[in-house]
Amino acid sequence: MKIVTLVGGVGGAKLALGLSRVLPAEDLTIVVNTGDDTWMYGLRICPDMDTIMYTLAGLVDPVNGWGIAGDTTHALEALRRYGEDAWFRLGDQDMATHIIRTRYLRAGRSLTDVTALLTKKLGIPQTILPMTDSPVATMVDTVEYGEIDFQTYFVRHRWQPQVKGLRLDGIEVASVPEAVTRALNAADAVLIAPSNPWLSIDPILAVPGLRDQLMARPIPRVAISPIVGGAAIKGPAAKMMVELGHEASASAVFAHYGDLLNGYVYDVTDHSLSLSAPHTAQFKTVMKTDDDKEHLARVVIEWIQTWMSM
Ligand code: FO1
Repeated sequence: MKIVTLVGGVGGAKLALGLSRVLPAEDLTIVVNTGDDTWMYGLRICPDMDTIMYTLAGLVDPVNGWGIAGDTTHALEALRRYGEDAWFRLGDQDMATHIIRTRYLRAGRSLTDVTALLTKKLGIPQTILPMTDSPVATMVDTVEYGEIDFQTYFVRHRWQPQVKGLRLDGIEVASVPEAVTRALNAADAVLIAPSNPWLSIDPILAVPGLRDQLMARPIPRVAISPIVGGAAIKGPAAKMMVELGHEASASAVFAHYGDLLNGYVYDVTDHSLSLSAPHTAQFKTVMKTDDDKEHLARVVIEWIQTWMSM
């Protein structure tokens, strides 16, 4: 069964790892949010892309969920010696990824091409694609600092500012990469990872044309809730939902995706919900171990296969 999964940061990487253990590599395409992408120290950083790549390559730092395990920060310390306010923590090995990416992008290659090159060199057999090849930046409108870019909100201010709104800079001129269109046309199902719906998934859905392409064929379109028991598994999702005027709950996430979904998965520990989706299921969605990730991927795929064969 060919699956396209839409993912953001750490939650997306966990599901992607589970799916990679359950599906043949050629059946898995991972479409990644690039709204978090930024320039730091002259380098192009694609944090969600790198989190997915490092996770699938077995390199990821298991404690943070991003960056490379055991990486050092000597280059960062040297930058500080030159007076740089180096608040964004780039590891020495991680920096190699950004150097190569920046060099190829500057030479005119697309992010899709550069990502293919990096994944190949890292020995990742699955297909990882950016949501778009042109720069899109998630801008966060905050009570305390006005509008700031995503990494300033998330890392520098540790997602503590109160969020008033979100804007995707550059989205109007973004387009869906051909490779994403091809993957969606071949997909048997689309799976939205338990990533932050507002920060990680909305930028993907906002790429002009992408939502229409998702809706064009009658295939399962399933989201997994990142909210369990009214709290986010990781990061600012629940806090932000409340700040944006929503209830922090699995049903509010479902309502947010609206008619995009025909299937919805939420955690087994949540109260059972009566939702308008034709297909809903409750599974253990909290993925602490690699076995948890594989288990969730397996049960979701088996469940989708059951209703596809009905
Ligand atoms: N997250 C942090 O909390 N602090 C950091 O200094 C930081 C650096 C960083 C460098 C490279 C990278 O790929 C990711 C990094 N992240 C860091 C994570 C990143 O900000 C977030 O995981 C995502 O953007 C949210 O999905």
